[in-house]
Amino acid sequence: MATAPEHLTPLSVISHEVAVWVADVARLTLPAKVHWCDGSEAEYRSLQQLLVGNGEMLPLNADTHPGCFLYRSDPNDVARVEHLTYVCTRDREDAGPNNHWMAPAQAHRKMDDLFRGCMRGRTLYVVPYCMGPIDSPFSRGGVEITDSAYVVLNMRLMTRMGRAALERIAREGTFVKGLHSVGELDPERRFIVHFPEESMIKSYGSGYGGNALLGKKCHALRIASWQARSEGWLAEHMLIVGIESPSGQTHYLACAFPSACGKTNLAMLIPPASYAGWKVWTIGDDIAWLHPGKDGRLYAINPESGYFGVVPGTNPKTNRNAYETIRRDTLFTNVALTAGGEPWWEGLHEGKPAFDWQGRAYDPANGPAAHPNSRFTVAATQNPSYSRAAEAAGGVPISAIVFGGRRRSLAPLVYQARGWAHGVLIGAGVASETTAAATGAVGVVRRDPMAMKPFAGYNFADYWDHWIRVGAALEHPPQIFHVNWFRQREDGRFLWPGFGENMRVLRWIIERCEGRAGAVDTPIGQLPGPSDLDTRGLAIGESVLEELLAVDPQSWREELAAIGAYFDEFGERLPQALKRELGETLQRIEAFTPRR
Ligand code: SAT
Ligand code: MN
Repeated sequence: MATAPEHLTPLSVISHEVAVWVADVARLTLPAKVHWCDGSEAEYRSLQQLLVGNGEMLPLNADTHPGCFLYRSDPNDVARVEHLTYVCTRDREDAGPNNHWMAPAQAHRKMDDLFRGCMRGRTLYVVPYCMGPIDSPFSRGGVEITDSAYVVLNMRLMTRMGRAALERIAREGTFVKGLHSVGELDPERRFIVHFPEESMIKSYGSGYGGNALLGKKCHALRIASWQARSEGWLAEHMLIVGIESPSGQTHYLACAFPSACGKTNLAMLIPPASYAGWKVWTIGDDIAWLHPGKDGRLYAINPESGYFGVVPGTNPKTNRNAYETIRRDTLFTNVALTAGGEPWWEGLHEGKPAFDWQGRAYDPANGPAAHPNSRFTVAATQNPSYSRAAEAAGGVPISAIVFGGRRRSLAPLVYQARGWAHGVLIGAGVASETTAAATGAVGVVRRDPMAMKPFAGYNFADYWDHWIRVGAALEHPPQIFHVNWFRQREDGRFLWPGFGENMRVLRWIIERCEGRAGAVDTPIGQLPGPSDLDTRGLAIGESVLEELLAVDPQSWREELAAIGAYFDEFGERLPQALKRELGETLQRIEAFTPRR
């Protein structure tokens, strides 16, 4: 017998499969109550009040931040846990050396033992959601079962959640099953487990971000990348941004950077004063689903409807759009608090913290006031640069794909791939310094291909092969680029001003796509010559620009050797095309004498 949905009518919108699964989970977890989420405003408000009432959430200053709340997560539960994240395929090789693996039967047993009776005395929330616009053929449905009202609030902001999603699932008949419980928040009893062959996720023991909002990394990247491979599309860790030139033409770019490397800032960029008439439109800040279109171009949708962005560093200078977006109706997690009940974080440059992210009286001896991975959750429509094209069922056409990482040395400010397969090599070779978005050491350079290291739901060798095939089948593939905003001097200062000034680099990228901007050929790809990049009005010396655009053969020889060694981990499955591109790059390096 299916558990009776309590307040959803008509009942016929609930597919039999959803009802049966919810009943099965309720039998396993034994909740006191089952709540089917309808996604309404009234439900949203009442869950906010519930959390305020039981002390889990704090309303912020209603004059300065109307409709805003602060949620403090457990201090040992503040980031994704990659070492506790598993991809469980029947054949271990399908998960690849890039994923932790467990046999599916063993993983189900282990997880079900944790879930058994875990919701006693608690409410089980059924959260139907749709990743992507409800009417898009590219969208996919999911149902997250969770015992966290905080997760429900986040899912309502981040996805199309509720009745319309449930109806779509009933029409389509398929959905991703996500089972989540905060459990005891015990790091020893915490696992984030994926079963791509069953379109299923089981997550236990964390209430935080990517561990718990299952529509995001678990569904829209790990499970979706697996589905995308079998269906001929790509699920990627990319922002989507539209750049409108004064002529009124808009180019869309999809950019893959690792977590906490500025995707949200780039997606909401405000052009510098000298760029009158240029406009930047945000489609998405974290995830792109890319589909080949009938016209031979690649089209992107943003499966999400909100932002789960890093708060520290946000101010009117670094990201005015984000700053304005989060002035109202925003859920803050792990920020600090002023004496006047306003949210506070490092890099805000206004006000003073009175309480730190753990609620203690602020004491600099305890470290930063806001957690470095503190976050805002907010509806995308509040962003001043939000584009209605984010609702387009067919997505937006992509002119350029941009890869990037946080590298203090080596990688130049920007370079362009010689073609699609070379671009896949550039993406596969991305390395970046680790950030506070995941637990573990910060600032360590690691390989993060396509910024998907934590998120690819299958063997990277097969993933790169899929990338090569998708591009080869496109009549008009996007141009591929690599950027690095993070080059540093010895003393730690950044060489490039970044933020709004990145517009200058985007402009070169767009004009390359249009065949208008100049470039210099180098072994690693095409770079702007010093006069190809618009640096008017920038206080940046000639020698700094030279350093930003330099290709040092010895360092690149070492880098290519490191990429080769990394590829060797994938053995026979590594696509020939990648080996060939790597070999050819090395040959070009050997034949290269840099200009002085
Ligand atoms: O915690 S999340 O995975 O949602 C954010 C991120 O790391 O990109
Ligand atoms: Mn991300």
